Amino acid sequence: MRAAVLCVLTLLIGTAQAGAITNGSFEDGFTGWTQSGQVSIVSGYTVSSIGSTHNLSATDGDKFVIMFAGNSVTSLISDAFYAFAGSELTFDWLFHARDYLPFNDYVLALLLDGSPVETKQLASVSSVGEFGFTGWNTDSFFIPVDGSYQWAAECVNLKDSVNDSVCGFDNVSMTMPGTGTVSTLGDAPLMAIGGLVLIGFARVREKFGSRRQLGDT
Ligand SMILES: [Ca+2]
Ligand SMILES: [Ca+2]
Repeated sequence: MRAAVLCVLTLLIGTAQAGAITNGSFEDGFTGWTQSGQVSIVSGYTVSSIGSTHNLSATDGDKFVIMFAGNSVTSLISDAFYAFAGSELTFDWLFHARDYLPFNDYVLALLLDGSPVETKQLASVSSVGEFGFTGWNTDSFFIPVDGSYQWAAECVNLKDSVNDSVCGFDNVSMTMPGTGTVSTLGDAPLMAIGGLVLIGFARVREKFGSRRQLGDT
């Protein structure tokens, strides 16, 4: 009996430590992800900015996600997972400013445990310049303690609901020092955590400011 219990525990631990962020490269569409707003899976994105054109492709595999800064609905994606202290969650991102100041559209990446653990404003119109773009970049979050987390990204229209800037993501992955492993949670925890993600976003917006409708100044 004891051997059987140990065997089951071994299998559970083995399952928990196998794999990576579910579909973190978006090769299987939105499988494993929660999304809302103007979010789509693409195989390429063409940037026409300041007199030049650039054709961007995925940084991993063939597909990536593109988000247009939301109009009536905020554009966001999120995923939930279990991670161990010392793990590093990395992701590739891009930002294409399709607006001008003071309409300072921006892109956020967040690590949450129900509330924001860490929030990064990756880019904005002011940081890349009016109608500027970043190309692909890589950033990361470190996991402070063992636990259940969510990674989320939000593409935000600021002060208007037009000239929606574009945010892109690919290759969201987790590495645990020494093993390179991570576990993912099931659908039920994802649904529960989804509500907590929204609470977290509300708190973040208090910090970065809220959107206004077209015509506001
Ligand atoms: Ca990909
Ligand atoms: Ca805008």
